[in-house]
Parts: sequence; C-alpha cells; structure tokens
Amino acid sequence: MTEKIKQLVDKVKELLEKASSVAEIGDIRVTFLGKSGEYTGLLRGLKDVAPAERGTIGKLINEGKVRLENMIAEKEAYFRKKEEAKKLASEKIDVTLSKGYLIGSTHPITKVKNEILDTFIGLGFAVKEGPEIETDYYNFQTLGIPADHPARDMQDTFYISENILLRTHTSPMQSRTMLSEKPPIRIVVPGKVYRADDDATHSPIFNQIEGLCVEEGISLAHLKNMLEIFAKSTFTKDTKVRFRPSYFPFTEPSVEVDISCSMCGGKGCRLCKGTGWIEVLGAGIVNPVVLENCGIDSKKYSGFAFGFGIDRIAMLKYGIPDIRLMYENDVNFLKQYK
Ligand code: FA5
Repeated sequence: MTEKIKQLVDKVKELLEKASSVAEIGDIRVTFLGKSGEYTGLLRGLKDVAPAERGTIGKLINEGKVRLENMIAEKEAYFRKKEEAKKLASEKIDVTLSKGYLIGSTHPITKVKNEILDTFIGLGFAVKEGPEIETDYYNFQTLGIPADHPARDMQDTFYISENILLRTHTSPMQSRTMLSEKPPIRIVVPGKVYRADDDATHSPIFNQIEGLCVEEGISLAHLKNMLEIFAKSTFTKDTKVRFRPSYFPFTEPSVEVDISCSMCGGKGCRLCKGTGWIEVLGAGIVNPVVLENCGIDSKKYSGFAFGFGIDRIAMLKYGIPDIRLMYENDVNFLKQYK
C-alpha cells in the first residue's frame, strides 16, 4: 500500500508538471481525488487491510491526500493568476486613444418643425402645446363635430374609452385656447397626432402644426398672406400658394391649400402627379359658431385657422419617398440630415 501511495503521488506530480491551464489542473483533481478518483480508491481499499495495520496505512493515505491537495492548489493558483493577467492585458482600454465622438443629428421632422415655428414666431404667433390624450369633447364636439356627424369618418380615431381618445389633430387646442384666453389670439401648436392610417404617405402617428389667429377684421386675405410667407420661407421664394374650396365643420369657408411643386417648380412631375401642385394643409375662417361656443363675440371678432402635417412638409423638402422612413430610427437614414 505504501508503494501504491508513492506511485500515485509521483504520477500526479508528473502530470502537474506537464499541465498548462487551470482546466487541466481541474481534470487532474477529479481523476485522482474525485468521488471515484484513483487516490480516493485507496481509502475505499482500507477495509481489506489487516486491522492491525489499518491505522498506520490510513494515516499514510491521509497524509498523501493532503500533499496532493496542496500540490494541486498551488499549481492551480499559479495558472489562475497567469490566465487573469492575460485576460486583463487583452481587455485593457487605452483611455488616451481617441476614436472621435459620435455626434447625433436633429431629426428631419424636428428640423422642419423648428424652421416653421421660427417663421410664425416672427409673425407674432406664440407657441403652445396641448394634450395628446384628449377628450371626445375637445377633439370633436367643441369643433362642431357631434357624435353622429359624418365628418368623424374623415379621421380614423384610436379610442382609449368611450370619451377618451388619442387626438386626431391639433385643432382641439383651438377651442381650449379660445375658452381660456380673450382675443387678440395668435398661436401655433406643434404636436403629435394619431390616426388609424398606414401607408407611404400616411403614418398612424404623425405631427401637425395648428395655427389660430382671432382678432378684429380678420379675413381670408390675411390667411393667404400668412401662408404665402410660410411657403416661401419653408421652400423657395418662388413658391406659390393656391386655395381650393373644401369642408371642415369648424371653419367656414374652408379651404385645402396647395403649394407649387418644389421638385418641378409647377411644370408637373412624378412627385406632384403631373399637376404642378401639392396639397399641404387644411384651413379656413373660424366658424362663428365655434367662436360663440367659446364665449367670443363673433360680431366683433373673426379669425383664421390652419393645420398641416409636418411630416409631409419634411418629405417634400427633402425628397423623402416614404413617411415610414422617418419613424424607423435607421441611423444611416438619419445621418443624412446632419
Ligand atoms: C385636419 O386635421 C384639420 N384639423 C386641419 C385644419 C385645421 C383645418 C384648422 C381647418 C382649420 P386634415 O385631416 O386634412 O385636416 O389633415 C391636415 C394635414 O395633416 C394633411 O394635409 C396632411 O398633410 C396631414 N395628414 C393627415 N393624415 C396624415 C397621416 N396619416 N400621416 C401623415 N400626415 C397626415
């Protein structure tokens, strides 16, 4: 038995000398000192040793086991340290190495929105914001669109409950403002709006800017003049504006506003579908009923209102063919607008 103990200890010594990693040392431990390891087998063999020698042999086996454990632990610690040093060296970060900064850019919608707001601020308009989660009352009823009104079909609405919805346009801020402020009123309201729409030119979430001006003696001519200034400063100074009769329950008369095509200058191209004009917004003279509903004397005051899609303006300005590109957050797309 003494000879066997010596043989196994020598064998482990030899294997440890050849080993080169923590994993190999682990294998050696399992092979000799594991539950069914070779050295552990010596202890199991004790039962076959004559009772008189059992104490002495048992002591020798235990001493050998302690020696093996120490040898293995020492070698393991050596390789663990070596491997950690190697790992640290490979993961070292050179903080002095400059890779440059990755600077973000303004989203095209934000860029266009800021430019348009600047134009209207220059014309004396104040910027206001309103809630995106709106009541049926402000989104429809105060604007002359009762529950059974066919105009509700013009906007596919996301309802949260029977009377709460995601606003379908920024127009509720018209009545909210007129109910809380007295004329003269000149505001622009940028913000997100929501409709159950989804194709290359319609997004379920998009951005509008509402404009409202209520003063004495306001007419369609004032509206046209403001929108001409907006079109020329947003596109080019040659941009023309035209009004077409339309219908909105909260304006009377109502107009759809087209601008001359920014791509072909009005000659007719693919973008304007050969017409030379592109529709950008809805507008009109504030319906006197809406003024009265908000406590404003419609005999003394009149106003104009307009609402356009910022996304569509950005598409026209930058030649973006699909509105969805602006909502995908693809860095390669966004980088172009630096
Ligand atoms: C309105 O939303 C009216 N509130 C505008 C208005 C305001 C009229 C004040 C009169 C007085 P309309 O549904 O046409 O109108 O939308 C206005 C603009 O929003 C459109 O001209 C278009 O540019 C944009 N738009 C409409 N639906 C979408 C959509 N799903 N995705 C992107 N842009 C859209």
